[in-house]
Amino acid sequence: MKKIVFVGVAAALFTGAAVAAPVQWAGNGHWYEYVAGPVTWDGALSGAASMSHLGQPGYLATITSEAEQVFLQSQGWSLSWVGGSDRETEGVWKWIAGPEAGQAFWDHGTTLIYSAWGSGEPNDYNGGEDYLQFNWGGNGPNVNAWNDHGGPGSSYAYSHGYVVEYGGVVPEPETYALMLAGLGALGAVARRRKAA
Ligand SMILES: [Ca+2]
Ligand SMILES: [Ca+2]
Repeated sequence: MKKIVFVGVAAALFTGAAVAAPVQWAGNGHWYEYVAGPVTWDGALSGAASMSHLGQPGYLATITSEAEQVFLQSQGWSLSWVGGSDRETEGVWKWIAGPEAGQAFWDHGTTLIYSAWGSGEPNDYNGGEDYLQFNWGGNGPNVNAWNDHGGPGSSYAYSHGYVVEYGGVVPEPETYALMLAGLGALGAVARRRKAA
């Protein structure tokens, strides 16, 4: 096992490839990682879902608080897709992936959970921007702001990487087993108390 890890790291050093290294945010214990593009938003959605880290399934990141936004800004990652879209109902932005899947976070100008749109965004430019982009520096003072951007059929839609988030969906198998063992132990204590 150690040998395999060593060979992997050595290979990465020789090729100059980045060693995949998700970073953990203390705010929620979740892990995050940037994956280089180019990829469409749908490609990013399925790409993130095919990944896992420490037994936790990946999902296209959901940014649901100022603190989470600030943490992600501090990573210095490039322009990236994250897991929001209004392709279901124009002007109603929802998280499509992760534990918040299906939750609307912005509805025709009203922030429902959290949003960090750049100045004048979302503008549905040319009537064809339904996907959430993070680290967009086109407008306003915040270069890490959000923008709605294009999907298939839009010539500028693919020049992105994406951010994968891990955490909050299902407990790790090991954690789950420990939890069940803990519940079993509690049950045994309860039974002993009753018998006493
Ligand atoms: Ca999140
Ligand atoms: Ca836009």
